[in-house]
Amino acid sequence: MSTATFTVTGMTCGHCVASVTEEVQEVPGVTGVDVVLETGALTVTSDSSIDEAAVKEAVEEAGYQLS
Ligand SMILES: [Cu+2]
Repeated sequence: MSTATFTVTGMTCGHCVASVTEEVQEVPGVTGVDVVLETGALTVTSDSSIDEAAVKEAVEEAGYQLS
């Protein structure tokens, strides 16, 4: 299991958090997603090594950016 932390910019409310969570959960291998609105902290837990490019893509798909 591995864990990686990213910082998401552009989130303003709980709906943003839900959107990011939903998209990142769809990344293959991801088993857990935690998003903190106040800090933009995105913590991703995965069975295997975390595909950072796929996480970035998922965040962008949700309409936000990684800082
Ligand atoms: Cu929002």
